[in-house]
Amino acid sequence: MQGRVINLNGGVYQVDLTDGKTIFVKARGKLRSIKTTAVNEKAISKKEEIVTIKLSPKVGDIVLIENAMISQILPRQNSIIRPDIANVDQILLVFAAKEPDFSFYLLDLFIANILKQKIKPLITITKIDKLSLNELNDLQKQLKTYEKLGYEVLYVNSLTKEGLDAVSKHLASKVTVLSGQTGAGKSTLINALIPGFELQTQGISYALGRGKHTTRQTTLYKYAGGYIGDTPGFSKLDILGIEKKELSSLFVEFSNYNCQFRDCLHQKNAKGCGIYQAYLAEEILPSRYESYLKMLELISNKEKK
Ligand SMILES: Nc1nc2c(ncn2[C@@H]2O[C@H](COP(=O)(O)OP(=O)(O)O)[C@@H](O)[C@H]2O)c(=O)[nH]1
Ligand SMILES: [Mg+2]
Ligand SMILES: [Zn+2]
Repeated sequence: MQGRVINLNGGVYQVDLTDGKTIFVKARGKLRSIKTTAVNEKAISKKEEIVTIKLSPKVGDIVLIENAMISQILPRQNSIIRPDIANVDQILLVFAAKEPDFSFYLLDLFIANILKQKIKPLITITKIDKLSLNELNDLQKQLKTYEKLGYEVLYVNSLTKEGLDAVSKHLASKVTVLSGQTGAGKSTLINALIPGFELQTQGISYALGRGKHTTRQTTLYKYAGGYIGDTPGFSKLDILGIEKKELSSLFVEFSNYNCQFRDCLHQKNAKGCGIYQAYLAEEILPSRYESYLKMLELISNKEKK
């Protein structure tokens, strides 16, 4: 039997079988070891190399079941760390138009973290009902830049389901995980997409006097021939293993400009730096360049620790 791990709780895996049933099982002690590229902690170089590791199943894994246990993990198409999940097709980045206030820096930070994991983000702006028409037009204009970079932007009001059809189309037959700040409207969006579904949202938990509710672990929910997962997302201090030198490669438009220096970090006043020049000429969106500098600083502060 074959299935997909959709949740993991204290060593017990919830697996959706191909025949439609859901079972709760443990994993066999001796799962196959595999060769993969990873940082070899034992080596002095601490470089990525081919190492043999013992795999344990994680959410998203396609697994084989024998004698009511997971006996094998099928090769992963990919595997991301935040959230810790395998075989992800896309990440739906959820940002509120307002409440919390829209932040271009956070958007850029989240996009870079997603690209670092080799996934392309799809952006959804929720709570469009909280903006006036003029404000919404302005935001849409500013986000045009992101569409030009190749990141599609969708606009929804989850309360009235306005704009939900477009989201739904993108999710069909895919494994999608939601990511975004707490309060952005991720759980509400899932509830709006799946009829009869009632994930706990912030409004409800406030009403119960329990304070802020955050989604602690990933669960995949069946949706339109694929799966959708609610996750806690990153925090504004997360910078998933991104090194200073590679940061500019995660700002895709920077590659359109030549910087003649090998070790340039493209900071302000760097003489002869094509990227800084492009910023001065406003060919690169100024807020993108500012985000880049802010992330460089964040990485520097992490390195000092
Ligand atoms: N007006 C409006 N409120 C929304 C919308 N989406 C979510 N909310 C509200 O925003 C709050 C946070 O939503 P929640 O789904 O819990 O956010 P999460 O932390 O990202 O899962 C709740 O009170 C929701 O009712 C929307 O499209 N419009
Ligand atoms: Mg939530
Ligand atoms: Zn440069």
